[in-house]
Amino acid sequence: MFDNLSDRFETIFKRMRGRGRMGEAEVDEVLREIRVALLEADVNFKVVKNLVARIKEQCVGAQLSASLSPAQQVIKIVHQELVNALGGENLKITYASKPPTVVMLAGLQGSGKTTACGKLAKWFRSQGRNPILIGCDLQRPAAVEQLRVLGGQAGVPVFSEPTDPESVAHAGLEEARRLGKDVVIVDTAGRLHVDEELMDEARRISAAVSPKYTFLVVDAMTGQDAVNVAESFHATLAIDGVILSKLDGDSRGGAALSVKEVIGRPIAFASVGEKLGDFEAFHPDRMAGRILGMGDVLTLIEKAEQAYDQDEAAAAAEKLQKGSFTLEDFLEQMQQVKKMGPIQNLVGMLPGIPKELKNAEIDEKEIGRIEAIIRSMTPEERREPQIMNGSRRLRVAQGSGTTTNEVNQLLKQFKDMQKMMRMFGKGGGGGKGRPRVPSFG
Ligand SMILES: Nc1nc2c(ncn2[C@@H]2O[C@H](COP(=O)(O)OP(=O)(O)OP(=O)(O)O)[C@@H](O)[C@H]2O)c(=O)[nH]1
Ligand SMILES: [Mg+2]
Repeated sequence: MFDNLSDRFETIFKRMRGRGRMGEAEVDEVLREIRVALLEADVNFKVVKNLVARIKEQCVGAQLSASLSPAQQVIKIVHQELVNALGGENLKITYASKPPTVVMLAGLQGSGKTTACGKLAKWFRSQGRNPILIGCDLQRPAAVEQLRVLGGQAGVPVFSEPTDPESVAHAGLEEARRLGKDVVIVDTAGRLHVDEELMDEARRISAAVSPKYTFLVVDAMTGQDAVNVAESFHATLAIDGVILSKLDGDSRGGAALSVKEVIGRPIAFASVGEKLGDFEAFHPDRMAGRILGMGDVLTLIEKAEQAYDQDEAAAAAEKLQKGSFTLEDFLEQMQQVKKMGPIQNLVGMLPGIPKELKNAEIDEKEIGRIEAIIRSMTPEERREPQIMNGSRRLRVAQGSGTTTNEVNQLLKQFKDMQKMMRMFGKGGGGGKGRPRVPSFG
């Protein structure tokens, strides 16, 4: 999902960063590239037009902040506009003051409604609610059975009966009240195309249950079409939000970026797999970050600008690449990083850092110990750690209040890191892989 778009943005931004100052012509060129990238990602052309116009407006009106380079400034604006296009704030579910809170799902055939019903049931349970599922899809013989299976997995009762959708809706609501359920999730039938009969059925079910939330389930793989579908449903049902399904698929992502813009309703949830747990509240800012392929890199840029000496950073990066990075430089870097705040927060913001590492506890005390060890070494030892023989190691351990074991460990890790960095240096960048932060465990 969004892989191509991310790659495109990465290329655009990389080129932009190499340029330094940007005049209007440069900004225009970047905007043109962004426009093409979005169109190729199957984002609706009207949406692209508006989005690019807003980005341009912002770029022109932007007060260049001293702490960010022009390139970073543009990235920041693109990011903010993507967030807006994806819905701005995320939708917060509130509950009816007089329960039950009714949620109805609609959408084309195969868009993922029934699956989303099961996922929603599980999600509401995780929120401490007590839902019931109502199967109003009487079109497909197996539909109710499918819902029952999902309900079973989510540990939620399922109500349906072989009458007609409207009666099931009425009776289901009764049943919910009788059982004291506080959330009712209504599954409806889909068709291959929007047609009057489908809309009429959905309208009647809606009238029967008066949903607090009507969610349109949109298959993220459908691209442009999703926009027309969303428009028709919205005209009939007054959609409150969208559940984007199959985000785990290999789609270009245009639907996600278009649908909010067209119907003016946010994406509420994202479905990212076939299992019940593959479901999450949708966060426009995180998604925009993912599209731009940069984790929470904007916050990082800002933090870094505040604390980090750019020239020093560039010099260190070059040394890393050349493999001439010494323990002295290492100490220097650690000082810089420490200025930026808790290490854990920073690691979490870096793009391309493996999840395991993000969740790993990074012990600030450990960092202190490493610092003490390096400080106890002579400048010569810091530059050429290979001269660290047994007696030197013992001296450093004693001087830093650590053990020779800890000294050995640090030296070994540093050696490994240098080796790895040299490898990256030879690889000549360009690849997706980024140097990993060495672990100090
Ligand atoms: N990979 C993936 N598959 C999904 C996702 N959501 C649904 N599916 C699959 O898509 C297919 C259709 O899902 P359903 O939930 O039956 O769709 P529906 O809208 O209820 O379909 P109808 O009732 O026939 O209109 C099923 O095979 C699901 O397992 C998702 O987020 N990711
Ligand atoms: Mg279904």
